[in-house]
This record gives sequence, structure tokens and C-alpha cells, in this order.
Amino acid sequence: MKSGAVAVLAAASLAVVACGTAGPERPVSTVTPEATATSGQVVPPSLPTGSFEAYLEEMKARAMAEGVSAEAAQSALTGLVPNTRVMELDADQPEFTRPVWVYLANAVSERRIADGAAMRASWRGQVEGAARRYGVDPDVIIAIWGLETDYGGNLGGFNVIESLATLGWKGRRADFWRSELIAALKIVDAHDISASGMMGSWAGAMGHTQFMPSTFLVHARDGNGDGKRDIWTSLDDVFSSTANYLSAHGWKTGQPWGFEVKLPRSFAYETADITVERPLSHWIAQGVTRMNGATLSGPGLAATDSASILLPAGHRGAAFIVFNNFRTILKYNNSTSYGLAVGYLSDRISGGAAIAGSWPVDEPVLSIDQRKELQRELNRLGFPVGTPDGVIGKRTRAALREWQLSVGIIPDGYPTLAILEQMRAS
Ligand SMILES: [Ca+2]
Repeated sequence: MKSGAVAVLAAASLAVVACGTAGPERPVSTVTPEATATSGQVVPPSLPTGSFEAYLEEMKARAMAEGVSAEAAQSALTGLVPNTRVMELDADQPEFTRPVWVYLANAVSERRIADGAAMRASWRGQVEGAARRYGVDPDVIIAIWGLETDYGGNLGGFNVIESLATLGWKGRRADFWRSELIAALKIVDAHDISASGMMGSWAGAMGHTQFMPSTFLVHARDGNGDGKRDIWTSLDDVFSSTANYLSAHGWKTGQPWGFEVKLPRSFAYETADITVERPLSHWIAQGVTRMNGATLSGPGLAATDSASILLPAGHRGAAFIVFNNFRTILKYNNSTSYGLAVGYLSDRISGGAAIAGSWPVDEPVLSIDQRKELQRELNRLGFPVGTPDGVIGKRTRAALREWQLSVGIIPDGYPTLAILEQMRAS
């Protein structure tokens, strides 16, 4: 995962293509796909007033009240000092997002596809065993591994106890970090890993597929039967834990995540949104087809299966149909870009075709300030979106579509500079 420019709130706060339902708590990972190409200024965190030592004592008491042994709480927390780099990273406010085609080109590069295929072959028995046990797709497990840590190449260089203790002291959303710190102490107390061996991202995501401690407690599995859940050094445990997470979040065995589609000329663009779910038969009746013109039906799919159409870069970009399993991938990281990257990488690893549609690469990406301006314009023009925050979520997309319909342009809900200029002039 990217560490430098990534703020944990970025996924929730930045997304041209995010679902708009993303909360700040990322259930598993802290990878932020819409993370910035250019990151904003690092605002120095304000110096905390309460003493770190007093806070650690408070956390020891809370941990013990929640059943952590005194020994584990003492040894993990005694002598810690706050990590200033973690505080800086938490304060880093990204300014621009990357367009989805740039994100996908990086996330699903030729190198990552080739590495994924090689890893898939090297660990075939283990990953297929885990996938079979939990009824999920082995290629998707490999793809999540590739997206999260580049197949274990970047597990993150932070001690998770230290990071979480720092963030819980004076980070934004201290309560969230404190709960994760207690969860981390429970993991240490269960002897799955030592406190010093608990390495991860600056924001506490751990191991090869970047589980947060609270996720680990519920979903990590001992794949190799040695009595420990070790997502740092045992790939059996990594694959089993990831497969179990997907299974627990509703993966439908044998069903595709989705695929690229061709839309008919007459397509009702206002229905292309993750929030609009229709049976597969509806999209077939609308004239949506596979890229080669064939029917959307296929192995693992029934006419009644619920599906959405996604246009991650608006009507000028590639279109996708996504099914239940795409929504399960979003439980890993609630960003449509991330979901597409995982699905697409899993396809490419197993020999699937490259995306055939084009992207509007000439389209400048709106800055946060421009997005806020666009939201102010929507409010001014009578399409209320609430307080402008620069987040193009569900409500902003819906209002934008209404405005697009009112002026007779394609209602794809995708904000562009041309749209902003048209609004300014109206
Ligand atoms: Ca194990």
C-alpha cells in the first residue's frame, strides 16, 4: 500500500468514484485508492495537552477491564512514546484525487498482473485450498493481496501498538483508534503475535492483507493449524483469513464480481450508479451487452440476480456491470475504484481481457476546492446537496444528475470542469 501520502480519511473524503456511503472506519484495510497524486500541505498536528503517560495508564486500565491480562497490557504499553510521523500522516490532507484510469493503471499494472500470476502459481495449493474451504474465488484473494501490500512486498514499517496509541492520544477520531488499540492488545494477549512483532501501516492495518485489529479478532483464521493466527508470516493464515472475511461478508460462490459492458445509445444514464440495483434481466432488457455484443447472462448468474451499472469516469469512460460479489469486495474497502481494481486484477491474473473502453484522459480532475464550488453552485441553482465538503457522494451525484437533466445533458452524475463552468455561467 501507499503509505506516504495516504490519509486514513482520504477514501471517505475524496472520491469522484467512491460509493458515497464510505464511513471513515475502514473495516479492513487502510489503502486509499483515491489517494492523492499530489498531496496537500502537511499541517503540523497541534501539540496534545494531556500527558501521553497518563493516557497510557488510562488505556492499560481500560484494556484490563476488557479482559486483557495485566502482563500483556503493561508490557505492550509501558515505555511507549508517541510517533510524530504517525501524527503528521494523520494530519495530511490530500488536495487532489487521481482519476480512476490513473488509479487503475497503477493498481493493475502489467508488472502487478505478472507478479500476481506468478504468485498464484507459486501458492496454488494454499490459495485454492483456502478458497475452496470458504467458497470464494482464489484469484480475488490474490488480487486483494496484490492491492493491499503488493503481495507482501510492503507490509508497512510501523509498530501497530505504537501507531494506534499515538492516534488514540490525539488523532482525529480518538475513540476509533482507542478501540483498535484495545483490540490489538487482545491479539497480543492471545499470543498470536508479540507486541513488537505487530507491524503494519501507520494507521494500524496489519499483515499481508491489512486487517485492522478489530477485524483480525473476528475474522482472522489459523490456516496452517499451528494454533496461531499469523497474517504476517504464514500465507496459509493470510489466505484463510482473507477468504473467511469475504465469505462472512456474503460472497456468492461461483458468481462473477462483474465485467465490462457496452451500453445502448438510448441508455438511461441516471440509472448508472452503485445505489441503483436492478435484476440482471432489467439490464438485458435495456440493451446492455457484453463488450462483444453477447448477452449478459453467463455462468453463475441468474436473471433475478441484482446488479448495478457503474460509470466510474462518467459517460465518456468505460462501463461495468457489478454483482453481489463486488459489494462484498467493497466491504474490504468501500471505494468503487478499489472494488474495480480488485475485480479487474483478479481477471487479468487469470488471463482475462484488458478493459476495452476508453477513458476521458483529456478531462482535468477537479480539485477539492472546485468540487466544493460545484456543490455551492448546485445549492445556488436549487439542487441542494447540504454543506459543501468536496465529497462527491450519493447526494451530490443525485443532485448533479437532476441538474444535468434540467439543462438537457447526459445525466451521468460525473463532475467535470465543463459542467462547473456551465454552472458558473447560468
Ligand atoms: Ca497459523
